[in-house]
Amino acid sequence: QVLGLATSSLALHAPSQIAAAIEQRAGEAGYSLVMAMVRGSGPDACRQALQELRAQRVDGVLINAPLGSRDATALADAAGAWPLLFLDTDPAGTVPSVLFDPAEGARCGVSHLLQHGHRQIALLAGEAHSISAQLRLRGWRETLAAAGLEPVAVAHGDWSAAEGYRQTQRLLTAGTPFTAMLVANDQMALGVLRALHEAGRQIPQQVSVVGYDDTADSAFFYPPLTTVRQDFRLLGTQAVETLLAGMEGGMRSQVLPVTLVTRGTTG
Ligand code: IPT
Repeated sequence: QVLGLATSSLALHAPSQIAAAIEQRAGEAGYSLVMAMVRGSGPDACRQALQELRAQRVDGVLINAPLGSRDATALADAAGAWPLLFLDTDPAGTVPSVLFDPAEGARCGVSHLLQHGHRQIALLAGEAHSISAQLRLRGWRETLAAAGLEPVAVAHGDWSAAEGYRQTQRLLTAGTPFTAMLVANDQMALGVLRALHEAGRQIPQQVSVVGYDDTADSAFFYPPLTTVRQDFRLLGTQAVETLLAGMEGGMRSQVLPVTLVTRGTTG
């Protein structure tokens, strides 16, 4: 039997590590995996990928591409009895999903910085259209607001290191004082670190940086990155098992925990 994965660009570290984990768990369960790339964003791009998987007669599909609740529901309705499991949507929605808790992830990054006494915090969010980027940003803002704070700056990037670098240069050029940055993923944080180094800002003595993902390389950044860990192995396992159970009837949504990994970029 065959499972399908419709995925965001595998040029990004998180989706490629998620795909590897899914492929491994599917293999252990005796299934092969067929992948279709979601090119661009939004429900139409996803629909196209689903059509490609349909043509290959996959028995069930995992969708790791950002979809808001309404778009996810429309896709699930159109799929009928074909089992779909969503990996990048709003946990408050009604479609079957396996997701890391975005509110919890945002909260633990902010709390860590507050514990170290930071008050001037800049935010670098992910792609504006991404539901996960929106939910992380909302979680940051809410946790800051609960402490009586507002971010000193808010920018969006496309999840890439290049964009983390550029957005940090803009922030530095603007002259806004900040002592810490919350970054929506580790790839952008890599570019952030370089821009700060080049500007002569010491990390973490002058600026602390918290990433998000804990991809395989993040412990090897300089300094090693403090980040919110999403256990992609766990996601792969839970996603495949949930989908297989759903193919027998009855899919149970799950919210997976995240943890803060403290390394050298915060203090
Ligand atoms: C999410 C990653 O955290 C982020 O780094 C980026 O790669 C994004 O995916 C791409 O869509 S993880 C996803 C399961 C919410």
